[in-house]
Amino acid sequence: MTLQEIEQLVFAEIIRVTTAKELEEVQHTYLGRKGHLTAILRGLSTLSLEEKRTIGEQANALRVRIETALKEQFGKLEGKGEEKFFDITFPGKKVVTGHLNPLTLILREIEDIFISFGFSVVEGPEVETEFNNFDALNIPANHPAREMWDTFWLKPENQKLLLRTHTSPVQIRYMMTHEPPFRIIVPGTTYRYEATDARHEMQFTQVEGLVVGKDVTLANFKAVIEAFFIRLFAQKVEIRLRPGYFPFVEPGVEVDATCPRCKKKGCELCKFSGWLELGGAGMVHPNVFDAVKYNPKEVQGFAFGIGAERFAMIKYGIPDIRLFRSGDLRFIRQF
Ligand code: YSA
Repeated sequence: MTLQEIEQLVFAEIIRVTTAKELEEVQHTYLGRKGHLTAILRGLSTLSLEEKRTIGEQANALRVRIETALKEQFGKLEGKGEEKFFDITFPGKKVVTGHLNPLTLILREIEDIFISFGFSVVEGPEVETEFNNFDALNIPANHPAREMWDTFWLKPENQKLLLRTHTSPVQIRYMMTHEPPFRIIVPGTTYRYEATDARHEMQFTQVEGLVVGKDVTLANFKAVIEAFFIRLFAQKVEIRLRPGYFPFVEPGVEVDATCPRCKKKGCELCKFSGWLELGGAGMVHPNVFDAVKYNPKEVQGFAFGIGAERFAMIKYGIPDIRLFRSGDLRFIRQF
């Protein structure tokens, strides 16, 4: 084949083919070891010096143009005409996803339930003043009740700032800036300087509740906490209020619910008592209303504080509170 014949044929063939395999054949026909253009290039050595120069130049220029056209056409045909085989019996690839800490799960659930009851979710800072954490909650300095909350003081030299020991100081912050009536819950991290064990951590999570209005009663609280517990555990429970002491409420109560695992028969979870402690509650003390400049003769309200880890432990059967913040992936991957 002459250079002219090659030129006439090759570009038409390159454009005509419809699969990469066919294009490879065209490439092979012209540029392969025994290809038409390769033969001309190989034969150059037998030509005169003058012919070598002119034909050599033309042949090399043609080779470059053919290679460019091939490259372009390979790009267009990429993947076309290849056999597509999909084996539907082939095991799928496991998609690796992250996991939510059960604490996050329980907090989302608790918030959703209270929101559906008409509550708003409010937050407060973890670094608190002594006034909000204690004084305004009717726990003045030297009051023996301060010992109920083992405190991390941040500035021992003036003892004014601390890591909040409960979410109750957010009651003060909220009431100082809002007027009743309102219903709020306050989920948040709290800190206590105490020895850890399977049920106690230095860093844990509480959910505070506060409802203030004209005719709010402790009976309202009992109804709310019972409805909440039934929603969270999807079963009927009994709620029991026992007298309890918290300086910021009067009367104060400890709240128990019948054990959702054994249904009051007695099991390891409830230490064979049939009852689980949920937290503390009561009617807001008039001194607290005084501290936030509410008139205790005009408004009344209930408040409560529950431990979020405790609810997650009951709901998900978690045996040790220290697992929540252990960073152990074997634990997290179960949720
Ligand atoms: C009481 C009356 C109110 O009107 C409002 C709130 C309260 C609760 C009060 N502020 C309080 O902190 N009470 S408490 O010390 O008994 O804690 C409440 C819940 O937090 C406990 O029932 C427990 O579930 C959890 N808790 C307390 N210390 C803990 C802990 N969880 C884990 N580790 C600890 N160290």
